[in-house]
Amino acid sequence: MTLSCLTLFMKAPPSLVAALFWWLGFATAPGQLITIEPDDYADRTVLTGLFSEVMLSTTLSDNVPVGLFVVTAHDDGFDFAPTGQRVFGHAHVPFWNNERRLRMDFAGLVSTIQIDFAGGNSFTQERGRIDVYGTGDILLDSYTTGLLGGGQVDTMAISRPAPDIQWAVAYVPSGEGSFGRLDHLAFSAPVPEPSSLALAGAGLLTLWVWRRRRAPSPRSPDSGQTIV
Ligand SMILES: [Ca+2]
Repeated sequence: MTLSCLTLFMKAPPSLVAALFWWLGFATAPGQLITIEPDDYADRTVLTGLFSEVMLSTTLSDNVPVGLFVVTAHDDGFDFAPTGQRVFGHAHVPFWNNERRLRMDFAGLVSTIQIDFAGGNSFTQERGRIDVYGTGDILLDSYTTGLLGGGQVDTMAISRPAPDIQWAVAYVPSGEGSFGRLDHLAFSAPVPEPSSLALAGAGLLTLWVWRRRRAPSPRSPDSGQTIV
C-alpha cells in the first residue's frame, strides 16, 4: 500500500475501515479451513466452476488446464478413497498421474493447503506430489509422499508463513505411478493480493471523500450562515 493510501486509510472513519476489511474477506476466523469433499456431492457431479473460493481444473504435465476434462466427484469403485467412497475424478476416471493433474486456482492468496493422496494400485506402490505457486508462477514449495500401496493414505500439506499461494497442482510424478487418488481438499480462506488491497482501499476512500464533498454543509438555524 502506498504512503498516500496509508494516510487516507488512517484518516478514514472506523466504520469505513471495518467495512473494507469485511469486504476483503478478513472476517474469516484465523485458522479456519475451507473444505471440498467429493463425498458431499453425487457421483459425477461437475466440480469445475462450482466454488467461488477455488477453480478446479485438469491439466497435462505442462500445468495448463484442459477445458474438456472437467473435475468431478467420482465413486472410487476400488475402496481406495482416503475418505468415504468418493474422490476427485476427471474424464470419467477417479485417478490421477503425471499427465492428468488436479489444478487449484484460488480466488486470492492462501497460506495453507492440504489434500489426501492414496495409492491406486494393489500391485505396485505410488507417490503423490503437490506443487504450490505464487504470483508470477513462481514455485514456492512442494510435498512428495512416500511410496504408497493401493488405499494407503498420506495427507499432502503445505503451510506458509503468510498467504502467498496463488495456485497448486496435485499429481503423481513421472515414473511414480499411474492411478493415484486425490481426495478431501482443504485450504485457508483466500485473501486479496497486496496490489488488489491497495486498489480496493483507494477506491473505497475515494468514494468516501466524494460523498463527504457532496453532503450539504450544516447551517446555523438563526442566521442561515454556514457553521465553520
Ligand atoms: Ca472422499
